[in-house]
Amino acid sequence: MTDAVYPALPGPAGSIDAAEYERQYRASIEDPDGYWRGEAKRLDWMTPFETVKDVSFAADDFRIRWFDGGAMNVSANCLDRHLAERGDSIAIIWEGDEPGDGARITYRQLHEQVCCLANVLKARGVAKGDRVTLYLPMVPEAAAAMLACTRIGAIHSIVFGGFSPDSLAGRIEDCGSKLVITADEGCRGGKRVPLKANVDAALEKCGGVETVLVLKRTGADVPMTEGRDLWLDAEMANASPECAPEPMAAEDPLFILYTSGSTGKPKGVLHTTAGYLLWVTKTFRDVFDYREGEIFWCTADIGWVTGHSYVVYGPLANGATTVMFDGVPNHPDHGRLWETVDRLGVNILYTAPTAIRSLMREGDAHVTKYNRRSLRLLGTVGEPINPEAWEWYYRVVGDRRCPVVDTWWQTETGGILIAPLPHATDLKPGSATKPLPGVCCEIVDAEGQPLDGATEGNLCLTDSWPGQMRTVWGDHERFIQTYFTTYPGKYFTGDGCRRDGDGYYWITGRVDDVINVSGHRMGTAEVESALVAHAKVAEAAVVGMPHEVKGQGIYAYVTLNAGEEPSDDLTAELRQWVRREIGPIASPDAVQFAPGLPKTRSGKIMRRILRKIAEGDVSNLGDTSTLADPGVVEQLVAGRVG
Ligand code: 6R9
Repeated sequence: MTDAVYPALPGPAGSIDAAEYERQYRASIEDPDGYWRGEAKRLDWMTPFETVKDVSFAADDFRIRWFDGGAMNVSANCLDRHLAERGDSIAIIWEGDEPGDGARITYRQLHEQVCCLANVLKARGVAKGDRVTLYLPMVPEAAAAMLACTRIGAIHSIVFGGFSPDSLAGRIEDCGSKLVITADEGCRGGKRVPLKANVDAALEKCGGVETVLVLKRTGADVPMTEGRDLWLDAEMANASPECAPEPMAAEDPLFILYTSGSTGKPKGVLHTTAGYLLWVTKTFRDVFDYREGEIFWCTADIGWVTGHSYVVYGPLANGATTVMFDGVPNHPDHGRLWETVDRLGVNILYTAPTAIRSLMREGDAHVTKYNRRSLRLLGTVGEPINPEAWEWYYRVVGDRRCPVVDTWWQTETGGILIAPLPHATDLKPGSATKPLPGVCCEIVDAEGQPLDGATEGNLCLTDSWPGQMRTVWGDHERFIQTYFTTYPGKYFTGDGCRRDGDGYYWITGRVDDVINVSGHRMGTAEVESALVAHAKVAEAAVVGMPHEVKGQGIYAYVTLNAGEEPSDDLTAELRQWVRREIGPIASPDAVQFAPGLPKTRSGKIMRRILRKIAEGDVSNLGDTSTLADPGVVEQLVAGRVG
């Protein structure tokens, strides 16, 4: 079968066409210094940089530095520089959990909020380089808090509001935050989320936090700890709206964002100032072909990297109007996204395949009830999109008028790396298409040998781009170990990938022990350690399984302690336990009680076999002769859940 192709539609004046894409791509490879020197003009610099790029991925001579000598401030680029021209334009449209519950904030108003909040932080002793943890709903104050940190050079670490007190405590402790900003409660899909109570519980487990600023979101009565907790609005009301932006060196840290890997606890991915901001500024402009005055809606939460880069920094650096959505796509009903698109006049919508699949199941009528005439472009991110979902998005949501940009990237990459440019690239449903200018992709085999032409293997990046992460917070060795040693001298993405005869890239999913549940990354090791922390569990192994809506689901094999009996109640208890330990997104979809796990004689669990059983593909389990007890495999196959 040949893949469907949708030829790129010509764009308005100023959009990048195929020839311009080719020209830029070539320039970025042949003369990276010249290319990025030009691109860097997109930003306002306080001090011009001296060197463009200083990079080596070699283990003994490792460095990633961009724009050395330069200085700038991220909040000044996102706010101050727009004031003269578009101070009264809308920066953020806030859309609450209930349709129509919301607000509009101009650039000028946001600037004032950010300055006040920055002064509140300063008054509580937060200085350049200090870490601040944000645990907030999707409200404009969350964007203001991010920008307030950047204004004074504090490093923010946002923790998704769905994470448990334990997960929050781990992240606060790891980066040594001295201040936390939260809200009394969040609202999601008509339910309340006890954010402040979770912070209180987290702070019982970790030290170092001197101040908790609490935003009034629902008005719930929450206990305040004297001397530590302060109401954010009261503090801001007393603060000065003037705060000069701190000049930050290009390589000064901007934010930390924790993400799951294949081993150990989540890693604090560190992004720095100028390179990150330039990458998200350029990719936002080019991939979405953004035009002044348009309304852009990325449905991601700011607790994930997509929210950082394409709800806040990319749009605001471009002077765009960005929608912050504090709800969910199925509340109050399955037409919520389209009702909101019509009511707000959204031009560009950027969401996840899991949301598309879940809405597709509910039937077209929820979509066609609304006219969606304002939509011009559709985007997806977070996991591979199956061609059926892509076609539905294109045909039903976009009425075959709107290009669909499937964007591949990672927390580590800062912004989009592989994606079509909407008026330059012919589209193929299911393919993220081609690398953006400045992105050097290579597909390698298991030994790291580069593979040419149409091929399939592991996706690496052979050179740096400005938005690349710079280190793992507090553990530079782990950074190098994780990304640059599997294939020495190359950044290994952890993704498998096929390249077709037209040079299009098709991401096939993770090849490591990371599973992608509804576009959220989970390390199997994290779920396993949560399970074994339960008093009745002796051992656990977790793998991904195919899931119609979530993309991947979590399948847990659990061995109980002697004397414990499997039961439906215990399954429910373990699922609840993981919810509490990590958060709802980590709760296993299937729990199989197993008398034993398949291990080699040296004691290694053979995950390959567990994956196959979870997938229901038991006809060909491969070689099981090296197992210490080949008999366990039959028992596992017989006990499969699903
Ligand atoms: C931005 C984000 C990264 C992992 C990545 C890959 C998967 C993201 C994708 C995609 C296929 C796409 N992924 N976008 N796979 N097509 N368009 O999601 O970051 O949470 O760090 O996840 O997500 O497996 O390695 P993050």
